[in-house]
Amino acid sequence: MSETRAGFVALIGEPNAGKSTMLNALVGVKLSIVTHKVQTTRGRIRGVLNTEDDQIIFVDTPGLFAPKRRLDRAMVAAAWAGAGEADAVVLLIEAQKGLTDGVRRIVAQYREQVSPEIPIAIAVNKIDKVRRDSLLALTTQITELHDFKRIFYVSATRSDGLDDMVNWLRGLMPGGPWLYPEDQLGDASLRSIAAEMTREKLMLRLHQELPYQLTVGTDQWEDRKDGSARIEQTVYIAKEGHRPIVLGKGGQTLKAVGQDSRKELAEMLGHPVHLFLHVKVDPRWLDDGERYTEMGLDLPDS
Ligand SMILES: Nc1nc2c(ncn2[C@@H]2O[C@H](COP(=O)(O)OP(=O)(O)OP(=O)(O)O)[C@@H](O)[C@H]2O)c(=O)[nH]1
Ligand SMILES: [Mg+2]
Repeated sequence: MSETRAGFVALIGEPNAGKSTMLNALVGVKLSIVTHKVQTTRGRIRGVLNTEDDQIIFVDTPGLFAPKRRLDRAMVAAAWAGAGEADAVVLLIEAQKGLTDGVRRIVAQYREQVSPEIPIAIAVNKIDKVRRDSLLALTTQITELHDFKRIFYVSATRSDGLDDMVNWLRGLMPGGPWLYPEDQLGDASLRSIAAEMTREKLMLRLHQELPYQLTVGTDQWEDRKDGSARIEQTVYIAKEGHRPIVLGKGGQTLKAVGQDSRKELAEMLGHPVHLFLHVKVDPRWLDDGERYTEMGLDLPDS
């Protein structure tokens, strides 16, 4: 028997850097939702990549930013916890933005919070958006900022440069048996993937602060004899005044959200889905431990 290796790689970075896109590209299925808006991911999402004898469990994390609200603090804490528990870390930055103040703050905090024993690489993502020659100056700045073990130039949307990164990461994984069965791609439940799918569609159709003041829970999931699934979900909003916006004129917005989510879920599951969305005003949801648990987060003290 050949020697197997298995371990965790945390993907960290500013909101919108492309962490969830990268996780999905690495695993080859959509496990983590993606939008053009910041702070899409709220909890840690694990995705498994098996290559020959090695198993890498990639951990997508919420973006790192200066947290203000309680939920923000829980998200940022989850991201740092993801980095601290990993066998290796990849910091994603955006090629066209370079070393922003936010990235510099992350590196400074990283040095304080995470053991120097954990190898860290940097992945310059979205290289499809810039000219190759613009990367030279960025490379010099990166080298001056921190002693990253490696610099990778990637495009998560095009799966460019990911193989090189994976090959390097494989060598860093500790020897030992695989941690997940060969056919398991992640550890999120279907209920939670379905809730996230609906939240993605809400984020895409709602604007300003609203997407950040709502959450989605799956209440019921019934696999029916005819091969379809009946799924009931609740959209929790913080204020009564948000209800008409979430519903839209004549209920059109929520209806469209439901259609988008149902369509993608049915494609993913390979069978028909009947999706029912309810809207519930709960001004306390942002302080409700149960909602945090659904998101895979711990409720911060205050
Ligand atoms: N052009 C281009 N866009 C990308 C690339 N990778 C990600 N994006 C886009 O960047 C946006 C943010 O992607 P996400 O994967 O949601 O980013 P994230 O880092 O997970 O963001 P948070 O969850 O908010 O922290 C989306 O619109 C993606 O399509 C890339 O390689 N090239
Ligand atoms: Mg994300």
